[in-house]
Amino acid sequence: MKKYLRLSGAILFLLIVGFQAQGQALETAVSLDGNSQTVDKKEMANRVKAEFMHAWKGYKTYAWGYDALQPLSKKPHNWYKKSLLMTPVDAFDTMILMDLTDEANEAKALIFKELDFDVDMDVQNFEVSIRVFGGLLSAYELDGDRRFLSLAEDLAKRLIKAFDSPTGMPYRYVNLKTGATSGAISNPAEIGTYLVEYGTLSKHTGNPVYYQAALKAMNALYALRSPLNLTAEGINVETGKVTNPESHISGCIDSYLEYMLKGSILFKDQELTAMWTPTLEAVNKYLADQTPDGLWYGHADMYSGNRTASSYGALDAFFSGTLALTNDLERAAALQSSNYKMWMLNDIEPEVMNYRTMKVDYGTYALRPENFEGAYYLYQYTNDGRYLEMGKNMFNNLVKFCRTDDAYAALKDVRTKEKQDSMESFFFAETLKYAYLLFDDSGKLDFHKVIFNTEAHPYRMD
Ligand code: DMJ
Repeated sequence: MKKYLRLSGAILFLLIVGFQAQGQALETAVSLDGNSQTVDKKEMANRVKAEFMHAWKGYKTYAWGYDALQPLSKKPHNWYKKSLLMTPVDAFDTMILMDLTDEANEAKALIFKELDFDVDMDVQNFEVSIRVFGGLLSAYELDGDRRFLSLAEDLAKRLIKAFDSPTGMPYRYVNLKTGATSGAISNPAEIGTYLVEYGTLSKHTGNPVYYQAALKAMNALYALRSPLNLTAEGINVETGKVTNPESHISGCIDSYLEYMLKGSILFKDQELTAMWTPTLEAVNKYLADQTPDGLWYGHADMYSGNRTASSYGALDAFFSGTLALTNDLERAAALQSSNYKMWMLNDIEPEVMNYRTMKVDYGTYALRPENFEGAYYLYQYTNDGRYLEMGKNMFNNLVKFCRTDDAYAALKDVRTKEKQDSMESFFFAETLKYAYLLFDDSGKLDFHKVIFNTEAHPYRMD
């Protein structure tokens, strides 16, 4: 452990010697546990692609046309009464990036044949937006077929009705057919994670209303920050009142922070930059927590700044990538070391742990992507082979503990490794995409020319 700490704490890593062997790009790196190790990027990219195919085959065999596969019972699963093709839409751009042309074509044909949003059902605005609307937009950008854009706009015209509240902050649920809304008690992630998709739609359609609606919601939410510039976990979108004053970077707030920064970069929006600067300062001042085990981000009361919980988990791991994107590579590297440590404590990361006791609070692993995302971002900015090794070791454990005969399964508890009957679409959209892109040398996607939505769907910056 001490050896690990010495290594992970060092800002200057010892090496990256890139060389060519047998036509493959190899990078050698000093292993995270002190032994020399070589990561063969091409081999790793191929392994990730093969595992994508394994899971995709399971979906195709047992759940084709449904939202998702339940991997243990091998039963299909829909979120609502009619499928929104969550898995094929979410997975489509990953297949394009992996050059899985036949699979992408099959998914595309299914989408154009089956996807129909004119259905009388209440859907969760946030989830449908980041997965389905977000996936259709990147499908359009990568594939060029305008039918993807038409579907995206049709969906957005239905979802945007959720923003029809007294404050402009969206309700949690909206009926796709009637536009009826519900769920006034919400949270920043479900209020402020729309700018990247709505702005991209405005760009492609020339219609500014989408960006304006998302920005209005973001502004209304930002206005509710505390005098310390901290964000509340609970918000009533009708009254604009804070319902829960706990502040953190965890689920319920995470992607609001992410979209403030990403919106400012993607749309060169100075208004958003002016919001992001004090927000990040407050997050680093009141939520960051340095312990003997590394840098973490905990929870605090938004008014006093006092610590309320020393919780950190799989979802929080996104923040190393956000720190890298905002050019704070020092904190980003430190946090990614913590992320990796969290992963390795039980071979797979838990949903939530206490970073003071280093004990698991909530042991599920939902096949989440954020730790791979962090390693990918850090590698793009530093070219440091340490991140390849993190990715390789995490991926090896993912295969070892989550693979089933037919697909991949979440874990009920990372301590027992007991599996759970769930394989979320973000496993295809994010986890396997970030793992693949970490090792991919094809140049098919230029990291520095895109912004990923929170579901890992890339949008061009030009
Ligand atoms: C995804 O749906 C998105 O990344 C979201 O922002 C957070 N949760 C999952 C992945 O863990």
